[in-house]
Amino acid sequence: MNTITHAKHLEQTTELDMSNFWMPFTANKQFKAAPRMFKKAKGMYYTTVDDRQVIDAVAGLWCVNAGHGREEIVEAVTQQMSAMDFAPTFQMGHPIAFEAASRIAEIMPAMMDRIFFVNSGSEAVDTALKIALAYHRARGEGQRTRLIGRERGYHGVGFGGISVGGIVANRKTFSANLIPGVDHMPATLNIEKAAYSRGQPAWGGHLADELEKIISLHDASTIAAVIVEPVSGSAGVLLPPQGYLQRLRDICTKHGILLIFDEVITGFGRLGKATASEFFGVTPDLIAMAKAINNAAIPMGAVAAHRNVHDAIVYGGPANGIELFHGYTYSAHPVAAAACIATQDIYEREALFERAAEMAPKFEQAIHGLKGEPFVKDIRNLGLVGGIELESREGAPGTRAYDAFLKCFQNGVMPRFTGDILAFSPPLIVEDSHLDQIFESVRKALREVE
Ligand code: PXG
Ligand code: PLP
Repeated sequence: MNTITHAKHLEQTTELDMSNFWMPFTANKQFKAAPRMFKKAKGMYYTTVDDRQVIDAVAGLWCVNAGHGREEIVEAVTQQMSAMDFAPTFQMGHPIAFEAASRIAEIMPAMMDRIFFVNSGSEAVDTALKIALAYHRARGEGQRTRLIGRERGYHGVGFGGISVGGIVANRKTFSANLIPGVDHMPATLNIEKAAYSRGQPAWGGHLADELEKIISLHDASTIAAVIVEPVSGSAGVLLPPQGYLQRLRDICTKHGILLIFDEVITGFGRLGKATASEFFGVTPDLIAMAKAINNAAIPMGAVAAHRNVHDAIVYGGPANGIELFHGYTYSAHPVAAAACIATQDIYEREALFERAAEMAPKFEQAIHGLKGEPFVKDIRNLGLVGGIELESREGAPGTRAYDAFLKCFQNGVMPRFTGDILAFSPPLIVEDSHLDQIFESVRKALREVE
């Protein structure tokens, strides 16, 4: 048994058994030997079990966009829990589910207002891929089955998501069982050509033409959908070069292929608009979202479908039968829906997306201020998301960023790290003084790392 004593840290228990919780995406043995534990969160800060304040530089896990501990959400959730804890949405309904869908629809791009609820980003991705296949089949093009993703893409951990995704560590163990008929476009990051670009890199728009090559290899008539993150977060903040997304859109339109934007990270204000689609002025056919939809209070995600996609499936389906054989027990869970509505109220009332846009230049200034610090080899940013890429240690990739992450945590700031990249995506309520605190702590950490 792996136990750890926290006599003075934990209120109710003196000994915590850490052996049972198999932690996700965590170095379990390393973590349990030296745990980092939070017990409270408010606004921009977490409190550790030993009563230290740690500033949240990554909105939890890119999801707490309105900041922690919002009373309005607590109240909405509590009330809904007492009024009706659960009700099914398979052949039954509850008004709050429809209201939540309308609130999301309001801020989606025009015509992308048909909302399918799920419980996570991984489920949103699987759902979007399945809707794309169902769309072609409903239109008599059931032979369109191929899916195209991108190297370094992250689309969650379902079999669909890892198949179209391009993160090797997430795929290799499962490689023989990935879904068939998937190709990948190249990633858009090229540090030689575009290091320290502020905002969208000028270099790389032509990479979208790789899609044409894949299409001509297979013939467009076999391809169902292309899925990309408009800005990828997990792989280490990779930005779309200028013109790139519009070119993907044009190529997809030309060939009758659906374009899916995975906006699990970019949704709900991260770039200063409700969606990356709105920010870039490029409208896909399906949007997958999750994080920040209800400020991460209760698990929830969604897919927004263009009316044409929805109508082809729903009106192309049987008059009185189920049109899409898909859904989750907790789709539009009433408590998650209540949190969603309360969260959208906060975003609107506090104009948090506009606020993110306003803070973005300050964030850019602050993060690029770390150029020249030890081991820094690239810094990139857009909206309120940024990455600092470090030189890797020879033969030990990822260890330097891990050490930097630990130093940051000791210095009172929590970023995210992936490979040798430190990633930042603070809650949209972030203020100038928070930015100073975050990046000065990171500067100090980088100077301490070897
Ligand atoms: N798509 C994208 C673009 C994501 O960023 C998912 C899908 C999957 O969402 P769920 O809710 O199933 O986790 C994500 C999630 C990291 C990190 O290390 C990023 C995510 C999740 C966990 C860690 O930055 N993104
Ligand atoms: N496994 C079993 C045995 C089930 O009965 C169900 C749902 O009824 C599921 C998995 C799927 O669960 P969920 O709807 O929460 O995704």
